[in-house]
Amino acid sequence: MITVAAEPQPIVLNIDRTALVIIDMQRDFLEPGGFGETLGNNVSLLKAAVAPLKAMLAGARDAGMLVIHTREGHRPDLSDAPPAKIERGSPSKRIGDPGPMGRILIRGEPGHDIIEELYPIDGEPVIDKPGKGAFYQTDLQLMLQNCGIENLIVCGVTTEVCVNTTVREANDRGYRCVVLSDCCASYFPEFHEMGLKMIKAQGGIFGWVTGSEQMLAGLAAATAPSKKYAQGSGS
Ligand code: C5J
Repeated sequence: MITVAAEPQPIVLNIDRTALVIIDMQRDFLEPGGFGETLGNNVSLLKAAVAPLKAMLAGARDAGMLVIHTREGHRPDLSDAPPAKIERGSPSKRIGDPGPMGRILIRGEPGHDIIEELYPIDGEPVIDKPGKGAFYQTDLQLMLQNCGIENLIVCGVTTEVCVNTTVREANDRGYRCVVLSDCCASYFPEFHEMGLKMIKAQGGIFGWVTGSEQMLAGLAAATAPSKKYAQGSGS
């Protein structure tokens, strides 16, 4: 059990029942020429989350925590992409169109893949999702149930879209969600701020918000050798 400083109040987590869920840290959202940029966004704004998330990922792996990655995207034949999603707005390129990183937001294309800094290692599940929420039309809930997970540490992009949607879905399914503010980012800094406020408002209506440093401090306390052992009592 660890106690982590968070808003609106500290949270106690059983780390054996906690998973780190990393939402959509894909080239299509973070790099020029992908889905994010075709919608007119400044993709460099998402970079802020990469270094803190890299540290959090290392901490979760060290603690033996289940790590799950998600990717938003569609089948090459677009059969799982609602026309209403493809048609929306006036992007420079639509989902499925060819771009510098392959077809936009299509599974198997270079742009759909996770950025190198946060690449999954063997044994870390990757959930391919057609929507914004990670529970919608995926086997995420089944996986969490089978692993005995009750708490989710949620990170990724973007704060107000896929992170918020996933947290709301998870909250309704009974999971305690802790969102790491510095491990999330948005193309709109004000949406990032408000997205986090919406989660922790009203006594934590959707969950808790904290930073990676607080979470890593909690994990370090749980995995540190006991005082007796550390002092080398020899017994
Ligand atoms: C968006 C996401 N913003 N991963 N997707 O379309 O937040």
